[in-house]
Amino acid sequence: MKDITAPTVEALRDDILRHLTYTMGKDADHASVYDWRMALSFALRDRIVEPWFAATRQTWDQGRKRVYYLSMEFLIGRVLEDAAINLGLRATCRDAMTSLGVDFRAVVEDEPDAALGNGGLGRLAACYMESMASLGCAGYGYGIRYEHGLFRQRFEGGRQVETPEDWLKQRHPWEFERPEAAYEIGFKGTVEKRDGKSVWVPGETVMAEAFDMPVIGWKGKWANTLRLWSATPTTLFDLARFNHGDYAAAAEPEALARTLSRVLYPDDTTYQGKELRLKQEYFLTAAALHDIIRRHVSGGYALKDLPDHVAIQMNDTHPAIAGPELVRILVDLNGMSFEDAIEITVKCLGYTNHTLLPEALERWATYLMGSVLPRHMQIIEQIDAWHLKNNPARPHYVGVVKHHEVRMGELAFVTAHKVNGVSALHSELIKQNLFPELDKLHPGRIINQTNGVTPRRWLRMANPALSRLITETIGTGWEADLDRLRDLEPHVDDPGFRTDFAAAKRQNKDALANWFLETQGVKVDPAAIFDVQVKRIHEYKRQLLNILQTIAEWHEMRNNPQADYQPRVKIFGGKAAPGYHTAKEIIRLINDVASVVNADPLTGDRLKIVYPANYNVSMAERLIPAADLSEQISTAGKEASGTGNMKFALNGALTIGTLDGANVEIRQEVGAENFFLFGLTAPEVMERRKDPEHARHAILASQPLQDVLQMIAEGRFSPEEPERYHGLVHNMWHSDYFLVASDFEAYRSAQAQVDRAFADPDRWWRMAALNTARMGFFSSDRAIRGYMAEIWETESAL
Ligand code: 26Q
Repeated sequence: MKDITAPTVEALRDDILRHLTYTMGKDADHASVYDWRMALSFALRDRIVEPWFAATRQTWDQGRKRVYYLSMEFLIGRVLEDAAINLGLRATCRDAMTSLGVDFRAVVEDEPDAALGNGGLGRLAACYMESMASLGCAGYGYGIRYEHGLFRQRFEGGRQVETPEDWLKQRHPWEFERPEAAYEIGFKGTVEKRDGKSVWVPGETVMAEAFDMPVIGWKGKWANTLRLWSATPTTLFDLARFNHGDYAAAAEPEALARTLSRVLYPDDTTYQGKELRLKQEYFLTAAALHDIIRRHVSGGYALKDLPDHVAIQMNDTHPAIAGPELVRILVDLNGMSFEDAIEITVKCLGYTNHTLLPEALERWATYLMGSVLPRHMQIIEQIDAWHLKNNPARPHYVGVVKHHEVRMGELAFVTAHKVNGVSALHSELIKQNLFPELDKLHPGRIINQTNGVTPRRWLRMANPALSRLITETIGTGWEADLDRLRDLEPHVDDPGFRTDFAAAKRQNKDALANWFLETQGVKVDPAAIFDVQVKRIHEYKRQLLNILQTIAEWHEMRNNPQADYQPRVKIFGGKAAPGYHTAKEIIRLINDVASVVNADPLTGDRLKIVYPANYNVSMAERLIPAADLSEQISTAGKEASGTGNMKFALNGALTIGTLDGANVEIRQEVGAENFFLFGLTAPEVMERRKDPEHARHAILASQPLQDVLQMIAEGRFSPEEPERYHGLVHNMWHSDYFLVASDFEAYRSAQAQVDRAFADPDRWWRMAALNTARMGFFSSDRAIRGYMAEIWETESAL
């Protein structure tokens, strides 16, 4: 194969200029940053196409099994720099742009994030797509091409205000429209019996049209496809109505279709039984399955052999209608028996669970399911009956359909051959608390695949300073073999290495401090501890615990100004679901506290609070490499895994955290002595809740906490409206479901340990470097290898 991935600077420069001229129709003198970004993107894209074709061809030729990753969310972020990194062309791109008099960073940062996801689940899907491509795992991602991704967040008077996100306003150079890959998707209507067969006659239809994004793997050796579906009307106009002059009504089918893929639902925990959401879920799933079956059949294979060629992974229950839909395709459309169809379905499907929170488990009212998907409702009942017949020991209260609801978790469980949790603790809790009866009926079906993150984006791309040091110290190749970071271990005792490690961190902190000054108008001391909590705002994640401790620290500094404090910058980031009242109150409280604390001359540079609005993937890439301390402080038993926790530790931040999710495994890997552990364990949490007065008892046992709650209640942070946080404080005393009060003192003393460790640079940088050195396990490559071996039964093509 000719060398397409290593052009000279001059060759790339020519490509860029050619695209600027002939694709963008601009000359260099009048080109904007946008024009340059498009020209560079197209020049890079050209270099992805050949490996992309080659991978597809090889998969066909070898009759390879393909993996299909079905997800309602792909939180991709920016594409350009990631593509450049994986093609090995970042430096070439930079030099080519420089030679054209253009600032490469400015071009990279001009790209809007593709924010087609809420948080962890969507970002995980993006990391897994990248790892599949890097490992040569033949696969497709299937998702929805939302016109508007996750809303943009602004603060007004400290309050979150949402505005629509508009990533497709500009040209999206990484997608290829595929008008030929389009399927008609039905909803509603009736089920008729014809010659003893069930025939679904939908009452509404839309077209699913494919848009493909290539996903290029490390070193450009393999590429897969992320296929996103966009809804378009089956008929543009109701011609009869149009001809009658009823123009508005004539456009109804179009309006209906366009709403389907218009916007991502911004809830990430509380599920609401909205009809449009159910339609979106079916839209994605049906389009994907039709595409999968078409590809299988056009390869000349029989439907009964589907499991030899197809593995379908359901990212949570959102695409769990895949089971019934596959049965419907096999039975109704291809004349297979139900028994054969369900057997094939179970062999093809895998289900990843991401949550134990009861309020997040999807349940659809049977009347809604029966109205939107009448044939599927019948098949769901049939699957439930089939499962009971094969498992007569099933307790009466267990089942897919109960109390006029379809339980999507149970549906996904019984239609999948493997069910996996996303951390060791979480997978245990799935067995013990979420599906104990189904686990007994199907021993071995529930397995664990601890999450991982891609080191290409989250270390190599986001942290050039540390990446350079790593390569200088242990050589190249760690990006694709992250366990090699262990080779750093002997160097942590070398003071020179520790100094270099600290210098890399300092470089990132300096850059972040400048960014804070420019964009937030806050001046921070880059020598301070950068203490970061970035993630969706949720009560269980306990941003409240963090800000209460911050107030306590501030109070302490004011009362005892002479004492020796480690300066801190408390950094927050994250969005609240628009309808989540308490989460929005917490945001406002953080911003109110920031206003007061940041203006306090008594504490000055020793304590600052920064909460930049609109946390997203590209902001994470800025914050994480600059963090000293990573806040992973959820109530034990609530965070399924976390993946931010992995990104921070990989980048040499120390974790202050509870024994929750993957924190447990991170602590095991990096060593207990290099992790600031605090708080109740999951069993202790359950025990503690049995005391109805746990909150009051905990508050009365902590004078600092009482002081903090009193300051808030007196309006110290909201002088123009002293009663603003009465509800929040009242809830702390009388409910405190997430045990903020019970963990407060333990958290405070863990923070004091952080101060002491940071005061001893030799110790701190040794600990930090050991974190980086021991995080190899959390590469998404390891995770994907696990899925390939234990769920998908497929091998690398490389
Ligand atoms: C469901 C129905 C209707 C509307 C929205 C939803 C919905 C959307 C998104 C429900 C849940 C989500 C996202 C969940 C999520 O991000 N979970 C996180 O998944 C990560 C990857 O496994 C874990 O690391 C986190 O612990 C988990 O919280």
